[in-house]
Formats: sequence, structure tokens, C-alpha cells
Amino acid sequence: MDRIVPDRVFTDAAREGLSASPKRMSPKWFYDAAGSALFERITELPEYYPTRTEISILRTHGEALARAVPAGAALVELGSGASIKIRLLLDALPELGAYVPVDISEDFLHASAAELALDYPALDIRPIAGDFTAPLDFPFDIAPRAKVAFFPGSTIGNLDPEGARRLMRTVRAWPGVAGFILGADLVKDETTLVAAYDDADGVTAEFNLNLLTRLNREAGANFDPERFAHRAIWNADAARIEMHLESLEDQSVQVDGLDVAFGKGETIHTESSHKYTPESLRSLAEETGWSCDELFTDAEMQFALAMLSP
Ligand code: AVJ
Repeated sequence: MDRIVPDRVFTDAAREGLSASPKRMSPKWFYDAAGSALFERITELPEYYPTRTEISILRTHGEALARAVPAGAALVELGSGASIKIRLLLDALPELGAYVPVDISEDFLHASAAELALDYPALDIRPIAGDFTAPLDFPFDIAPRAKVAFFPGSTIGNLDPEGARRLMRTVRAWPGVAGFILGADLVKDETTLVAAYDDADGVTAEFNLNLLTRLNREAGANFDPERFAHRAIWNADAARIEMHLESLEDQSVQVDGLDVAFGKGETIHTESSHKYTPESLRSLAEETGWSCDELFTDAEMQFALAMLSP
């Protein structure tokens, strides 16, 4: 069972989001076991450039990034998923005190931690299952240590500007905070952006539609995924890609006993993925009490990794 979130919390979020207008669900609900596995497939798609671009930046600048991590510190990764990128830093960090992966998908988190332990037997790995936008409960022996946050993948893009600032300030206030390595996807041409969220193989469509399957299983809903379609659009004013699930007909769905009516063409907004410019990323950092020591990008300026200090 990959439920760290009691069903009630998910069900209440569904009732609330599907009663709202426009209808919405937080993208954090994508990551049940099936959704986490689908996301890993997305990262390997030819159209989905962020993961491989960020990995190339990590390969090029891993040594410089590692220098921002004091000996004995805890490296805390927010939304650690399969814990793949961290390996590029770990190789340059023989004196790391602990690695603390934080992820909402509990089974996936523990499986990934176990796999990492096979390759790094001397590393103290201390997973925390949970939602990283809520205050983190560090284990007693981790709490007093120096900490560096690692938030790659542009997951910060899932937060609206207000939420992003809130998270930046929360991390800034961690006891012992010594740095922040932050990855963000950059604004670019619309064709490249839309293709990354609407791939030819339909993996992203499956990832989006999997939310309906999860609602059926965990929130007592009766969606027919065949009656919905995946949509990805670039909202230039808000500098974000939006994913929606569009109802292909007028229909009514039950969710935990609640009647939810859809008009044909009506959507559930399931994700926003905000894109930054080097300038907007620096401002986000500086407005929230960080100083930006380095901003590494790839040659095509597709993706940025910022090295911040308190
Ligand atoms: C995990 C939030 C970084 O926004 O690119 C990928 C999630 N959604 N394809 C992103 C996602 C659709 C991804 N993040």
C-alpha cells in the first residue's frame, strides 16, 4: 500500500477540488505507485528534456556544487523520487553526514532508499515520507546538524509564485541551514515546452489520466478515463505549462457520494509547471533571504541549477 496520506485526506482534497470552479487537483496526487513509475518513464522520453539536461549540468558542475556542502552535513532532497540525481553529488561527497530523501510516495521512497544503500553502504540514509510543503519533522540526531537542501527537477515549478516563496522561506528557516541547490526549468519556445508535456507515446497522457484511476480506487469515484483526454497548454502570461483532464462529453461522476457534473470541454486543472528565467529565479532567491552564489545552465539555456547560500 502506498498510502502515507490517509485516504480521508485524499478524498477530502478530491471533494474540495472537484467542487471548485474551475475544477482542480494538486499535482502531488499524481504520485501513487503507478504514477511514480510513469513519471520515471517520462524522464526518459526524447521530448522530456529537463531530466537529462539537469543531469548534464550536475555532471559538469557536481564538484562545485559539492563544495557548498560542509563535511558532516545532512543533504536533504525534496521530492527525491528514484534518488538518481543525488548519486552525481554523492560521488563528490565522501564526508557527507547523512542523506535525507523526502517523498510523498512512501513505498517508492523506501524502495529507492534501499537501492541507494546497496551502492553507498557507508552512507547514513534517513528517508522521511511526507509532503515537503508541510513543515518537516527531522529525526532528533539530524535536527541539530548543518543542512543543505537539494530540490532538483524543477519541482518548484509545481508551486505558484506565492507557494514557491513560502517554500524558499521555510527552507531558509531550517535549523542549521547551510545551502540550497535548486533546479528550475527555463522559459523557452512553446513548441519545445508543449511537446515535453504531450509526448508522442502518450506516457504523459497516461500519467495525467492515472489520477482518475487513483480517484476511483482511493476516493470512491467512478470516472471512466476513456471519457477524458489529456491536455497540455502553455500559459504565457503566467509562464507555466498547464495540464488538464478534459471531459469529452457532458457527464456526471460520483466522488465519495458527491455528484460532480462535467460539461463537454470542461477540465480538471491537474498541474501547473512554472518556468523561470535566470532573472526570475535569482529574484525568487533574493526575495526570500538567499544569496545566489552561482547559476549554472546548459549551453542551450534550457535548465538552471542555482547554488544558494543563507
Ligand atoms: C516533477 C514537477 C518537475 O513539472 O515537469 C512531468 C512533473 N508533469 N510531466 C514537471 C511532470 C508532466 C514534473 N515535475
